[in-house]
Amino acid sequence: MSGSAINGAVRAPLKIDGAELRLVRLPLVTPFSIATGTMTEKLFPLLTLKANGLEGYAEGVMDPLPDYLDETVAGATDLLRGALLPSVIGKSFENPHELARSLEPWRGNSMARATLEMAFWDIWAKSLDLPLKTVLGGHGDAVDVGVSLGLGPIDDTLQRVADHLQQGYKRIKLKIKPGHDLRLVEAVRAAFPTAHLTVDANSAYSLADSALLARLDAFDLDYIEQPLAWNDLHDHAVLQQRIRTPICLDESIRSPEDARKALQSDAARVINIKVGRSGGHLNAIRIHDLSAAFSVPVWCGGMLESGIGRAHNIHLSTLSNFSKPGDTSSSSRYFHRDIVVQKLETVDGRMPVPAGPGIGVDLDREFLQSVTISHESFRA
Ligand code: OSB
Ligand code: MG
Repeated sequence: MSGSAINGAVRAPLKIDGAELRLVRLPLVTPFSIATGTMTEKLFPLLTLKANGLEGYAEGVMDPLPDYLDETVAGATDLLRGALLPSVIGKSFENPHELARSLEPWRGNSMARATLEMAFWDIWAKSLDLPLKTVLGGHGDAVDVGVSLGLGPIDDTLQRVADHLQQGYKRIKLKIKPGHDLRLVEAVRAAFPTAHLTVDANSAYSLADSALLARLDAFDLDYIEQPLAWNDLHDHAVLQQRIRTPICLDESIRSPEDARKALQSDAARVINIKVGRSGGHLNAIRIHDLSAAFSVPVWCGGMLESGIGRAHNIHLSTLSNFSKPGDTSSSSRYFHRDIVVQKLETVDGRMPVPAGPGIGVDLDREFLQSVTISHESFRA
């Protein structure tokens, strides 16, 4: 049987009849440095998926080079072009579960598959005339957010912390790396005794650094994010036995199976969910639900996304176990001008959820054109 009954009306399935894949380049307002390197611009694939006269949007969160995880912009666009888009174009799907089934033959590449899966959620929500948050199972009109501050001199970091607390951000995350850790955290904690502080090492340490990491226990951090290897679970479980600060995993969680193993082995007492690195919203929801079953709080991470990825993150953050502030802060902190019409700006550390069907933001087509470096179209 084709078509589904909703409110008594029979809905046509969504037939994907085309797609557009762009490579977009946005300069960053300020360079962003983490343990693995410095970014001065955001280069990302932007996907438009078309079905039943509707358009759905998503962006890929992979970097040009495999320095955060192992996917790359070139690899992901090649895979979208050669395998993922051909798996769905010309086909009909009732809902995101059906679409996900078409992608099952393909292994790994959770960022590339998320790009496609998320664009379909946007179309599906629009076809139901509902905001994305509602079909994901969330609710509320705004979400709590903090900021992630890149590596920088201590004096400068103290000023940036003060500025962002002043703006109402609910948590400050400091990037750390060997040689730029204890003194920084000590100085920030001394200046801001009651702030919610966290650190993110982006895999810069090993178990040999356990004693140094244990010294961070003195600074009452909400958690330490991804201290050890990007593809490790075991050593994080060992480290958690040696330190009191809760470990939060980011890079290590790319699927619900990763989350299950981390939760069962006590390798993560907090999880940073990034929908764009987890294969899409279905997996993000599964990771969210599994974490709740283990009484482990989650929060929504970011990858310096444009307004498209940012809007997806905000909608996802409305689910109930997103009980810690996310990284989806004001777009103007990253970009002079964004590719969406709506302004995604926080008010007192709260990010409003874009209203309207789907992700609730529209492309600023003229500006998008000016920052597009390549463009290809696909048809059924
Ligand atoms: O580890 O969370 C991370 C940015 C790029 C790559 C990895 C990370 C980050 C951030 C910033 O911490 C998140 C954001 O502000 O979007
Ligand atoms: Mg991180």
